[in-house]
Amino acid sequence: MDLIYQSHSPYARKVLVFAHEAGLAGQLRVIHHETSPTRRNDAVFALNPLGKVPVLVLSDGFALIESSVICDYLGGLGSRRLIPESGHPRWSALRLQALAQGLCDAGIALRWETERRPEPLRYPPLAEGQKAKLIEGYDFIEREAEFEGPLDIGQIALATALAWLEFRGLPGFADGRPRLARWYREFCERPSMKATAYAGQTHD
Ligand SMILES: N[C@@H](CCC(=O)N[C@@H](CS)C(=O)NCC(=O)O)C(=O)O
Repeated sequence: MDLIYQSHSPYARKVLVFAHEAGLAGQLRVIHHETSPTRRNDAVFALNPLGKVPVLVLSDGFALIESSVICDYLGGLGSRRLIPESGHPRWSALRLQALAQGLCDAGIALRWETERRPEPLRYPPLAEGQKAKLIEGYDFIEREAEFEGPLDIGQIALATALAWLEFRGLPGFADGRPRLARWYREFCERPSMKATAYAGQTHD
């Protein structure tokens, strides 16, 4: 299977860490692509009409898009269950995954308003609104999320999201959130995280 990847995408890294943890990394050929809504990548568009990574191209050529869908697919192949099957563990893990995705979405939107958009086109209230989502998200996760149990998709999504927010120098999550900070530092020691460190810049 080909994983259409980007070395600085939190969504793509979530899939790759998931594959490592599921024992499937050896079955993936990881192919790096640069993507941006302002710089079309025809090879990615040929597989995903949204022009985004990650994309998982199966051996019959079928292209799966959206990191959560790809993880769901890989979850069905791996020997280790990383997406709990039912009940509270399932919904808690999937909610945490959704929160982590939301942190990445807000972080990307914040970067548009602070770095990527030409300066005269930036809109500070929008940057403030996105920043508030990050802060509220960190606080909620510290207070209420369940991320200390057996490894699951929610934890993988959270760790790869926090690592990306840190990599991009976005508002920090560690100060004043000791539970989250401690868990994150320990999670970063996993071989799956060490094998998939972020690198590179976004080109718009
Ligand atoms: N919800 C999608 C988000 C994917 C996404 O936004 N990928 C970024 C890389 S971080 C991308 O390829 N952006 C290019 C674009 O927006 O055109 C997922 O979870 O896979």
